[in-house]
Formats: sequence, C-alpha cells, structure tokens
Amino acid sequence: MTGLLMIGLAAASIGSAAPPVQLAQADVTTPAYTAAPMDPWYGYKLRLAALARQQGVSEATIQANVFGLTVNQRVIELERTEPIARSSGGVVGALAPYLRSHVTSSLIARGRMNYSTLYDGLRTIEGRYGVDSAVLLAIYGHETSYGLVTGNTDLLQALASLGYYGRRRDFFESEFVAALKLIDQGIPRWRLKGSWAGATGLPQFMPSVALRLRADGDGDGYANMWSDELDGLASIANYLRDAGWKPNVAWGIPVRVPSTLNRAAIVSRTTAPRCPQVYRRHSRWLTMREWRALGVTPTGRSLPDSEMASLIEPDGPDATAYLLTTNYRTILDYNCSNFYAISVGVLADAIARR
Ligand SMILES: [Ca+2]
Repeated sequence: MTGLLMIGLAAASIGSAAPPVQLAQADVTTPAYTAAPMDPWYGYKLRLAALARQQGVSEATIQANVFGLTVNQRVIELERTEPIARSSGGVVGALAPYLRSHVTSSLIARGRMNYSTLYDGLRTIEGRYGVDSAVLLAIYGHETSYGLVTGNTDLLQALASLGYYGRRRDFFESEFVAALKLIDQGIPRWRLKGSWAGATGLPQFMPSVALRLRADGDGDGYANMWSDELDGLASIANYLRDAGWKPNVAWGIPVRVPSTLNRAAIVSRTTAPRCPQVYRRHSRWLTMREWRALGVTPTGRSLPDSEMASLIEPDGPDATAYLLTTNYRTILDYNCSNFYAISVGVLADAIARR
C-alpha cells in the first residue's frame, strides 16, 4: 500500500485527529484539505497526480483529467478473474482447433482485401522497417479484426482503477502516467479508449508503447495509430523492428518431423527471462542445415541453410510442427503466447498466399 493512501486511510480511521497538513503541502496544487475524513479513492487520485507531476505531465492535463475519475468496477472484476494462461502459456490445449477458430476464412479474406487496397502504403512501410507486410496485417487482424474492435473502455479510468485495486499497481500507474503524456502530446482524451487492460488503438499498444513506438505510415506528419490504418500498421512494424525483426526471414515454417527424431537431444537448456513457460516449448537452436540432417523437412517453403531455428511440436508427434526463427520471437514480444504467434504466422502466410 502506498504512503499517500495510508495517510488517507489513517485520516479516515481517526477522523479530525489526523495531521493532514503535510499531505496538502506536499501537493501544493491540489485542493485544500478539509478536516473531513478523506475518501481513499480521492487520496489515490492525489497520488496519481503527484506521480504525473514528478514525471513532467503538465498541470493543465492533470487538473482536467485526474480528479473527476470514477472507479470502473467492471475492469477490476475482469482483472481478478483473468486467466493467467494467456500471458504465461499455462493452459495447453490443442493448436489445431485454436487455429480453426482464430485463422478464419473471414480474417483471411479481409486480410487479402486490405493487402490489395493498402498495397502501396504497405510497400513503403516494408521498405522503411523491413518487416513482412503480411505479418503486420495478421497482427492487425488478430488484435482488432482490422480495426473493427479497438475497445471502448476509457483508458484513464481503467488504468486508475487497476492501479488502485489490481494486482500490478506499479505497472498500471506507469501506464496511467504514460496516457497523460499522450494527452500532453495532443492526443485528445476521447481517443484514449481501448481494452479493459489498457491496450489502445489499431495496434492495441499500451500507452507507454504508444508513446515510444507509434509511427507515421502515410507521411502526413502525424502518428495517428487510432484511426489511420497505415499509421497503425507502421506502428506495428516499428514495434517488431524494435523487438529485433530481421528483414527477409520467415517467422517460421511448417515441417514434418520423423518419428525417429531424438527429442531428448534437442531440449533447450536455457530458461527465458520472460514468460518461460512459453519458451519452454521450444527446442534448442539449430541451423536449417542441421534440422535437415535430422530429417526435419519443410512441407512448404524453406529457410536458408544457415538460418537458426527452434522446433515446436504444439500437438505432439505426428501433427504439424514448426521451425521458428528469431522473427517469431518478436511476435511473442508483442503477445507472449505460442498459439497467438503461430496463428499470426499462419494467417500472414494465408493472406500472402504462401
Ligand atoms: Ca499519419
């Protein structure tokens, strides 16, 4: 529990005997404290305002956007019941039915339509960032159904509520301050809507990511990742490049694995610092040449002989397996789930008719 909040609660419990003056002096621009017990939610907003001030958010933005916030009970309930599985890879079902429900004929058809209508812009973005356009579209399709579902939750209200009641206070508080910084940069408050957990715009970036990586894809001088499709796609490209995307390398390829493959010999001996349960399902790295020597063969396009890849067998032996490149890991950086990243890759290949 935070210092300010504790002061607020202490004041509430012992009434006018509490020494409130220090708090008011610490936040000179906040309204004067009265002897009435402080509402803990109001005390928390004082804390958020102080954090924002420390990080250089303008007083006008703070005054206009912080103190009127109410609690969003729904996001708190959602956060409390959120399955941990999505981020940790804890639930391991079968990939095949997941792909059937996530790489639908509608997503493929609309992806192809976008691919042709946005072709020139996508070429420019691919030239600038070096990231495969079809992968950009596939992420766009997965995140928001190509802009149809970007979320209607007010970000500041959601982030403040999650900071107050949620399990990851530091994370949500820093995202709250980042959202205020976006307002300082001229993004109107009404644009800052998104998912209950704070992801916003066409790429569904958290506010801190939007601050750092949103990009101008159509060259009009504005990085409007909320309503301009090429800006949204350039922002996704900027994210993947920042995460280490290597130009002209596939995300991965489907392969056939011989039943004789000695799985024990290819187990990875490293532990990933981030979402280790997801990375635990990958074998150790071998070159494409080494995989071929072990009898692992592409069912479609291949990788260059010297390209490093790790093997995943999502549905065990005798089902489709994939060799995954370092580019696959940039998609995991976007959303750390093997099923998510494979379905992005499979959708991208379907859009590009590979
Ligand atoms: Ca633009």
